[in-house]
Amino acid sequence: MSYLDEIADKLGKENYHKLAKINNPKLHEFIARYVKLCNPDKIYVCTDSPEDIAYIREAAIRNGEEFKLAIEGHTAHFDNYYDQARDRKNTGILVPKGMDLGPFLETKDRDWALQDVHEILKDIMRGKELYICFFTLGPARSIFSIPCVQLTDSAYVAHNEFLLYRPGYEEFVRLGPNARFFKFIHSAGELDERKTSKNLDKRRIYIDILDDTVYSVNTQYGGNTIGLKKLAMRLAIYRGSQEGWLCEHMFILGVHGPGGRVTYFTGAYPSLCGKTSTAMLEGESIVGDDIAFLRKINGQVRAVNTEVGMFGIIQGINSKDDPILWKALHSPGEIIFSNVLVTEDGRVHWIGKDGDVPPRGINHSGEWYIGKKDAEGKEIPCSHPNARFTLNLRLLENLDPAIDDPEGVVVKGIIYGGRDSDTWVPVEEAFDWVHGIITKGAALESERTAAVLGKEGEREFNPMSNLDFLSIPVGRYIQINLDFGRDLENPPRIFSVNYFLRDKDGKFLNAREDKRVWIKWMELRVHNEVGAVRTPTGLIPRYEDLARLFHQVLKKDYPKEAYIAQFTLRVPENLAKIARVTEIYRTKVPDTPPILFEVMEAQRQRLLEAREKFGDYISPEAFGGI
Ligand code: SPV
Ligand code: MN
Repeated sequence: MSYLDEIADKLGKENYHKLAKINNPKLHEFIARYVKLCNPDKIYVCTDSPEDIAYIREAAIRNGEEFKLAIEGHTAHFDNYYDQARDRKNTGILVPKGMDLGPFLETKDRDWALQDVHEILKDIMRGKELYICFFTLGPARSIFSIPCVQLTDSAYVAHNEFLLYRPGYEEFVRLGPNARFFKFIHSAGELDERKTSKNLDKRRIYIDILDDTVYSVNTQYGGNTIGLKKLAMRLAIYRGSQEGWLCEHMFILGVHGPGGRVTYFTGAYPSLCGKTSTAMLEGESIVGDDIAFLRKINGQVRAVNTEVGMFGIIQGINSKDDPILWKALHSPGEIIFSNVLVTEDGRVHWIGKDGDVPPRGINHSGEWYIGKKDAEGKEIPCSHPNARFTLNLRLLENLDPAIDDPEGVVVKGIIYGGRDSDTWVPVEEAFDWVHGIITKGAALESERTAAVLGKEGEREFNPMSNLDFLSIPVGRYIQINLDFGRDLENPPRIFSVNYFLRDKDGKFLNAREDKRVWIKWMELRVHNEVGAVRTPTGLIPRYEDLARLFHQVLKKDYPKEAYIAQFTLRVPENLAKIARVTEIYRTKVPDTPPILFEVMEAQRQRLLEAREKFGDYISPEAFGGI
């Protein structure tokens, strides 16, 4: 009996036919196995047809996972009050005996975990409908693309994926047995009366890199469930590490320079650190805001967005700072709002939105009113700080035309950024590829935000903003990054940014829009059209160039005092950072490439020499910045 025949009754004729059209026994075997194990009442197989996609959209409403809002196409969804962010503790890479990924990666014994999750999955879809969906990561018919199959009993998860990813059914049909596909199995598990996952104690997110499979159970929050997003990253990082390409937590931005030229940058920042707002900068064009595949093709670095949508943080979005998103979020079109406040008239509100907070409504805590406290006595804000919106990038006016280019875009600059109140200057270029990868990427730290469960504000080590998604040891990952640009004649320039620098009184030193200037400066640097000042930590802008750019871009004066305050080299903080980061690599990353210590030590020596000459806090004037 063929695999499909084993589940023919459950599939029914139409679904059977849809699956049979894909000539891939491995796919059929996988589907049959999980249909039998999870035991759904019904199955729906989605092709790329508009009818099938509409079916998912409607199922999310019918199942009560989403409900309609006042504006056409808008819906809202709630996750369980305790299921609002990525669950690091219960997310693990499955490792066979003898495989060691080091102390920074959460791992689980593969045999034990597979048994654990398969026990939880048994009959978990009884009474529910299973959706079988096909997508591709990256554009179809491209060296970058990876076909994916998602099994889920959550129409909300499937609906997100149809907004966020490119349809993949026809790709599976075309590739037949040659598809090297990723597999995702998700079940929201038993739901409570609000249709949110109930059995959070049995929440599991297991990534089996040896079998290109991810299991996600008893959770609904997108970062834990949308297979092609953060879960696929682990599979892709592993595959890329064997094949010589990178999967990065990066936006891709087209920066518009003089004479109409467009230069592409990628940027890696931890969640809630300005990544999406940089990808959405006024006057520039967006290719992606979260995940990029990078490959070397003919001596150049090229990148694609693995997605075509945005699962963006809504907190703080307002009409002044985010005009394009603001407009999209207030226009008819398919958008899912999650964990925002919904008022009786079907409108939504969130922390930091224009206007007053409505006195009541429903949110992730149920019926909500100003001053409501949770079981722990903590006041509940109107929306969760990690509340999100999901939309397709095609709703945005600033979408870059290269979004679906199967060759990707040429990357000329790579930016690393974090939430750093006291150390890094607002923008700085690395001396070269190796210096950039080590002192900017590998040394990245960021203060924790609401995007992950845990206490906010603590400084966390987060190399390349990718630590949460790694599936290979940190040292090996750093080595792969070093190797990636080394043999290129003209590797992308590497920059760091810090939008969160504060003065001694805790006041931010920059306005939100200043990043528009930094990006223009970086664009000019890439084209060798502007000079820079050498400091012990890198190359910083000259005052005159920034003053000119502040005028051009923001129509603002840029006083010398502001430049001095922002670009003063903070020697003690930089030394402390080097000590912290070096200690981490020395004690916790056994396979650290030795060059990391050399480059960090050289930077330390430069800082010590500068301190000898100029003291602890060195104005950029001392280096010739003014
Ligand atoms: C992030 O937290 O980095 C996100 C959202 O982009 S999540 O899907 O939760 O990862
Ligand atoms: Mn992200």
